[in-house]
Amino acid sequence: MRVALRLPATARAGRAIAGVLVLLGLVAFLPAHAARADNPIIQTIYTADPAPLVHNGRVYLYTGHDEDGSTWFTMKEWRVWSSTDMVNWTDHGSPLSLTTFSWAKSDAWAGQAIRRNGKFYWYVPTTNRATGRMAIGVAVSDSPTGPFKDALGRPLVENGEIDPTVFIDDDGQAYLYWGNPNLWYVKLNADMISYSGSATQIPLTTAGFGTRTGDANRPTLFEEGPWVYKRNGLYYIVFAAKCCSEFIAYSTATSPTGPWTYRGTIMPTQGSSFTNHVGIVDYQGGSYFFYHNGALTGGGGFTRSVAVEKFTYGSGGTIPTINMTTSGAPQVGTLNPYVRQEAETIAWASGVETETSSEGGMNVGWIENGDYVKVKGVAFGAGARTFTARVAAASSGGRLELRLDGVNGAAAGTCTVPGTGGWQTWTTVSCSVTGATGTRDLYLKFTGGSGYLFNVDWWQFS
Ligand code: FUB
Repeated sequence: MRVALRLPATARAGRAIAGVLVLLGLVAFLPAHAARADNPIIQTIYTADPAPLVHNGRVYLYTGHDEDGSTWFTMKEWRVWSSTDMVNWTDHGSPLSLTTFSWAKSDAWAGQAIRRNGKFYWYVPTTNRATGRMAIGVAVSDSPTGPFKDALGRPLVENGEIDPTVFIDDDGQAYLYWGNPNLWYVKLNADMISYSGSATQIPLTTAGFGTRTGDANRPTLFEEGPWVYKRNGLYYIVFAAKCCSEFIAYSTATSPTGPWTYRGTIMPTQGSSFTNHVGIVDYQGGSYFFYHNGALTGGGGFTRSVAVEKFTYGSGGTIPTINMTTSGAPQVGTLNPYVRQEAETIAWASGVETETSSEGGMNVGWIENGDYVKVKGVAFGAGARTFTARVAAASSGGRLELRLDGVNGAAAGTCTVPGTGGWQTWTTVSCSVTGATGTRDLYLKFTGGSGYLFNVDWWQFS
């Protein structure tokens, strides 16, 4: 994992800068390539403000992106990831950024996407250039992975407050909630890009949102980042509580507009980030709690990373205490190596980054000697014989080693990657495989000379 030294994703010139940093001795920040657990779930960039969405058997995860070395919430784009197993996450890049909204100036902060009318609506807070205030925009796409376009060409709502969460009740009425320092909602129309009535303030009572001490202006625990949903007839607002550092707490109600009853802490203050931000979904019979922390190398309050834990509701719908772990959620099922897998489907990455591939989707790049990608729970069954990968190299290439159960685990094969004349000049390489049987963790270990070696777009066993 090279997060602390990451370079502009598309700037090949950055490779030269990296060389300078190495000469300056900053490689001391690089972590050892030790085997480890897989939480936080994204390691190629810093991510924040998770918002999961289950659609067609996949979990889509919408996040923000903390810029490297940030000393503020310096965020220019939103990102999308997806998984079918909660541990191997596919990078779908950035289908929504500040530039999508002609009226946005800065601050690509915490949003949420939802599906309706066969489309995907992504509500995000950002600063309105014209007013200098935080406003909430809505972007729309035909696909959960975008591209998204500004649905209105102007903010949907604007009152200087942030962190929209969206929810559609069983009767079809949709609600948008948001706020910091207050808590608001509007009733969205069925088109999801307009609303009826005006923004309504939810009373922040201590009975509803707990008691904060030491801040006369904010008597309740509600700080920001509401996440609203309904389960078994009970409405939940889960939120970032108190500042700073924040913890995650929740309130429930029997109606989407309250009155709310404070139910207590879910995730105590933990994890090297003074903010936290929650998103909750049910998937394949389990319940999952997404949050962020500062656990990666170089991580902190402005360089955060999204993580996930599995949990079980208590009787009456209570949410248990959930602690941050480095193991994360257990894998749901296994990964099939006999169909094409994107190289950017990753359980844990060390040293690499991703970028847009000329052949569609993303590819893994910025690969140096010793870097690796771990893919968890790969179901080889009786055994694989051949490995094939789509690769490109503007340099002289390198070797793509297949290791099992550890980055220095049993060697199952090695493909030689030749120079192809360009970082997006793709060719297909194959090599024979031995010993890849059963269900194993697969490590794609990249070796070769100095500098950047090659890129990988996809791989498949046969
Ligand atoms: O990521 C920027 C802001 O930090 C979010 O909008 C808040 O919820 C907090 O996580």
